[in-house]
Amino acid sequence: MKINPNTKTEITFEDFKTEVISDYKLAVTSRECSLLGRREVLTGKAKFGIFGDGKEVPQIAWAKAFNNGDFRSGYYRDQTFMMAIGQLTIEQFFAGLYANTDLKEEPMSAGRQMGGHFATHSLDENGNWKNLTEQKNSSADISPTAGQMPRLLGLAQASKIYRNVEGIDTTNFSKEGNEIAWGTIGNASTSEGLFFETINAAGVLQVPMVISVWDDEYGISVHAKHQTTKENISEILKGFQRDDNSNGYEIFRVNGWNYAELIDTYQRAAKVARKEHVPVMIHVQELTQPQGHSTSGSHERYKNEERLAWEAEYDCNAQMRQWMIDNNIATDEELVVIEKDIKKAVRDGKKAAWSSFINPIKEEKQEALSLIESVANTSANSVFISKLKNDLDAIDEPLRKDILSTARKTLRYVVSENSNEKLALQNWINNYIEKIQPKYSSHLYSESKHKAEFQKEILPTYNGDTTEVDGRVILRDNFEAIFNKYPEALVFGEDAGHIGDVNQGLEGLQEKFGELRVSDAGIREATILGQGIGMAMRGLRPIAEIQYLDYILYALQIMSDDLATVQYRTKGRQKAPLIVRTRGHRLEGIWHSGSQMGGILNLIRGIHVLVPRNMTKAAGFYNTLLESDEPALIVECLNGYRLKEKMPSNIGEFKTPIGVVETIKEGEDITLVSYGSTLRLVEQAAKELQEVGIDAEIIDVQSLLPFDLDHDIVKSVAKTNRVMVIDEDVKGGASAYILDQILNEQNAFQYLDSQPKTLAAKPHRPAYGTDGDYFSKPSVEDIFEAVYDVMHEANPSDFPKLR
Ligand SMILES: Cc1ncc(C[n+]2csc(CCOP(=O)(O)OP(=O)(O)O)c2C)c(N)n1
Ligand SMILES: [Mg+2]
Repeated sequence: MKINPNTKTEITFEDFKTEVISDYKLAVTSRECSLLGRREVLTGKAKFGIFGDGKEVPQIAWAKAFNNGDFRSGYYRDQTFMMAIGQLTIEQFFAGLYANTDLKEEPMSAGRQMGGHFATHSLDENGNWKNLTEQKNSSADISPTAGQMPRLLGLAQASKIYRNVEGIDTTNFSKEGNEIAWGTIGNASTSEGLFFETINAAGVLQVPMVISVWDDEYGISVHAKHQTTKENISEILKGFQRDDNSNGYEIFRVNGWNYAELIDTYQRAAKVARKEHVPVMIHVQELTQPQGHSTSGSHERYKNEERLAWEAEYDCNAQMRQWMIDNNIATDEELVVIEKDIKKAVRDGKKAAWSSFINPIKEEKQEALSLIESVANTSANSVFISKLKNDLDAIDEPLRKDILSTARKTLRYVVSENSNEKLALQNWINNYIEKIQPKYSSHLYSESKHKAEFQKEILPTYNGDTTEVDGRVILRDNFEAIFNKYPEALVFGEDAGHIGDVNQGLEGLQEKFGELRVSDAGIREATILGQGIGMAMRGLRPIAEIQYLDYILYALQIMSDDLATVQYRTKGRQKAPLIVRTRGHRLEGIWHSGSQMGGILNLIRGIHVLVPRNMTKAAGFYNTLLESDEPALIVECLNGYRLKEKMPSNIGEFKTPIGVVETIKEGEDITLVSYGSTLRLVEQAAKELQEVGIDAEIIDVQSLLPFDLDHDIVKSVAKTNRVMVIDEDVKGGASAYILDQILNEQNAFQYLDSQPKTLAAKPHRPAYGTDGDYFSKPSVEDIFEAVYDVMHEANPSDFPKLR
């Protein structure tokens, strides 16, 4: 049904009127939610509020062009849109504001994200795909401004892949690639590099992406004159406009208070993107913020009276209302009645949401109170405990923190008493924590049966032929097997296509599998990552290649903020099982020998971090991950592509398990723990140590996240009673992480006869050249001497001081 009041349409005026009134009702409902939402924060019921007021009407127009199968990647202003596509009710809006942890009440994130961060469910409760073509989809929002852009590119690119690559089972994901990925971004956030990077990439890739810029002239208090050249984003992006001679964008400009024009614009935009796979930008101007940016402050501080008066007049809801009256769609009196009814509906919805948030907690409070009271009745410290109890009792609308902290403090007063009442309280606290903690902590990793940890090891097999090949050949042949086995798998990155990557691990594969599946990408690491996230969210199995580990910093923000949190922030209702392929560790100089593993490990909890020591191990990790539903980073050894390895006969089949260490040399005197390129040096040092009578055991960690799930390292330490962790990150980086795991998680302290040690690189960057490397990163001599020193300290007579 086309709705355009300015042209002849097939619908009657009555139909048209009904639809407009229903749209207006939605705009008012959304506005009332914003107004009441702010009050809930100011009265202390909710912590923070950021709302979609002033952006209602364009979102209603957008929703009319949004089809089943389409995806949204937007930001915190889009509540009206979510309501318009039937994915957000009044109750759910307030459940989000209160941080209700029940996914049924708060389907966006089960209270993990602040309100205004929207999502739909792509997965059922078991982690299986739903049919995304039969529902309207929103990828889960994140707070960093413009962070929604890289993912948007991938969501759009998926349609292109589904339309053009044969052999993929598209049932759950696409109908001939007709789905649009719709983005939204605030005007000020277009200042971010991620915005420009995405805009350029989508123009190059020609994908069905429609990006709306909600332009209210401000980014919190900062005016457009500080944000955007010429204060106008569509003006400066004019060069992207396609013409007869070249590809590019369709760019539209429309005022955000003009209901009729908005509807027309969104219909036109959808047509171009859906049919032609041409990206579109819609610059929605003249929007307002009736309540200012968020509950953190008031806009009267930075908008002058003239601006505030203009905003009141051009408020999109007010303009739509006037337009309805002018066009005889409704009278003022009729609208007053509608508005009054909606006010009540929103108030009722809010009350219902509050009850379902607070009632379970009130019950928990009663449970705790009665147990605490029993303890008080039987304790010598009754007075103090009763005080705690009364304080909790006095809190009408308690938080779980109030309940648990009171219960835990109570225990301190009966620490040296014995009673059944105390035991009951202890049990209650333990059970309560066990029951409640997952509400805030679950789903950092997959909790489905496809979890990567469940993949069993399959060893490489070798037939009689023991010819050795360059490591990169094993990788290449394994990728070929992967692309044959999984039509939905694809790889892209800088130099990954035509030449088959800088180390030839993809040699010849573009010719075999085509430019869409084995592709070159521009130099734009963050959006390479985003392509992967978006495509993985739509059922494809992307492998995003970051050329060198050193350059992953460009993509790290998006890995950390977006990819690592997908399952967590949706409580397992979305996933992005993206494999990030890179190569790293020592080679040459400051920017080709990085091993910033500590930084990476700390920033991307939620993504597996795998550090195979050779290409057979690496290939096995790819095979494992493609059978799982989790994202991972695989760091191949930059200096390992030309080292010889035996060619397995079960290429594409063998699997390296994740979270499992491997003992690569047994020994009695000390356990040396390392990973990646450094292992070869450790092995050499161990040989030399053997010559002076020191028998070292060497363990390859292989998988930094997850780490040694079977706790095998501590078993080795129990035997050798000494441990050293060696890596080429800086001190305090990955080696500190590993030692923490061994000491605190695996409890190795009890077995140690010598001080546990780490040997890491110097704190400065690795200098260029062989000597630069020698004086920057642990060398064979460094390792030898560090181990020797430990043995000298333990037994100076057998191992006299070396230097
Ligand atoms: C990377 C990042 N920097 C800063 C912020 C804090 N912040 C939140 S919203 C905002 C302003 C955004 O303005 P705009 O994009 O115009 O959107 P609007 O709120 O006006 O709709 C800022 C600076 C953030 N969330 N992320
Ligand atoms: Mg703005």
